[in-house]
Amino acid sequence: MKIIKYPKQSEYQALLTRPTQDISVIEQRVAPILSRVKNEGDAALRDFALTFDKVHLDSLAMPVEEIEKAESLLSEDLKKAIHQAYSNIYKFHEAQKSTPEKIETMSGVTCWRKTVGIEKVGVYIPGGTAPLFSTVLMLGIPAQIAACREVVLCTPSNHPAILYAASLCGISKIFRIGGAQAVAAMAYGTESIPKVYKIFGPGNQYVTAAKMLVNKEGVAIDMPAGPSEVAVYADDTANPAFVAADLLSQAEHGIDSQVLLVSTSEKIIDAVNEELSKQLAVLPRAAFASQALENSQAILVENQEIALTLLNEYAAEHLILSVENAEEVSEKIYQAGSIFLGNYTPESAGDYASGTNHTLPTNGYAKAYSGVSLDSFVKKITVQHITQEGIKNLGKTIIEMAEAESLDAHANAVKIRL
Ligand code: HSO
Ligand code: ZN
Repeated sequence: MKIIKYPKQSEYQALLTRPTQDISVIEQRVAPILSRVKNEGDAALRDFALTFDKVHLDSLAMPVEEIEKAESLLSEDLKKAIHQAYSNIYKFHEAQKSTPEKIETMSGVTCWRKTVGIEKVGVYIPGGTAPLFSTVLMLGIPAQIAACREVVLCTPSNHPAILYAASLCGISKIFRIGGAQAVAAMAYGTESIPKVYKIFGPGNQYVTAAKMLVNKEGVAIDMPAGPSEVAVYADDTANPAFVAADLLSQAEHGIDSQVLLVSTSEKIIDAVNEELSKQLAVLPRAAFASQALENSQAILVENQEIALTLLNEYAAEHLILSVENAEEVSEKIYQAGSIFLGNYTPESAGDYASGTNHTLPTNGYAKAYSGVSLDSFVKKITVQHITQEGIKNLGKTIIEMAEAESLDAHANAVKIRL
């Protein structure tokens, strides 16, 4: 990892800038895929499966036998782990349910919000080098708690853990299609694939571009996803081996993963760098991780105030605070997707099983977006009820305002009732 020592304030911006991704070229390639799926439906999906994935699909639905035998293909230990993760994620997300409170804003005027699950949602799980069954749990569980009526899962993978996790979350509509065409199928609907109102899930640049494009056409998406990131803030109390392991856990996702180390201690930075080489040497995905590390940096700063300024400006997807009084320090963080406190809270815990969601804002989106939660799967509809006495109390205010806006029909809707 490159080490930057005591940067000047004028250099912060450049230091923290993520590599820009020009997705316009990718959008141009994705757009015709979307329109073919829109116009030709299943036939286009079969054609793309043959061209891109080299598979011949008779039925686009995942065969029932495949789903049923998934459980028998998993070890007892993995099933136990999946159940533990399921239970923790369920608990944390169920606690996010809010009880609607009726508020009487003035006598006879009552307002409240009712929460309704989004009726139809789609989940995309990529194929690729890692079978992300943890993401099935992260998206399937809140959908289940929100009682979304229809949950569609598209994945080019038939990994048994993906199918098993889907079954646990009550997802039965699974289709073995991938890429931009899967996003298009869920956005427009085809003969086999139901159209949904909101699409969730990670994917490569083509999938992301497809999500952004269908979003412009009115289909909601979880968030614009970029390469994953972790920032670690470490002081002298940090354990360099732990810090290196955390940086690598994120770096192994892909060559474009971003990792950042900020520290007030040169000793720690050097020790972390040494640990990185040691641990990297034995990692099966070293090729990904080492390239990600090449684009990453360690920043040595004078004091905590500067460290926090940098970290808030960076707005990392994941922020690990390996520092003394981590919880107190976390109160000064106002821009991050998810925060991990102390030496014994690895990012992997949140990625898999502690209970929080791992679908988080990347690329600085944490400045304005939250990660996925139960809220992402529900809508809140406002409801109001005004009694005859209530309209007498409120009427004058409405009439006054409506007339001042020159909207007499609005005023009349009240006057006629008084
Ligand atoms: N760290 C990823 C999520 C994940 N990690 C899934 C392992 N499996 C999100 O940034
Ligand atoms: Zn991860």
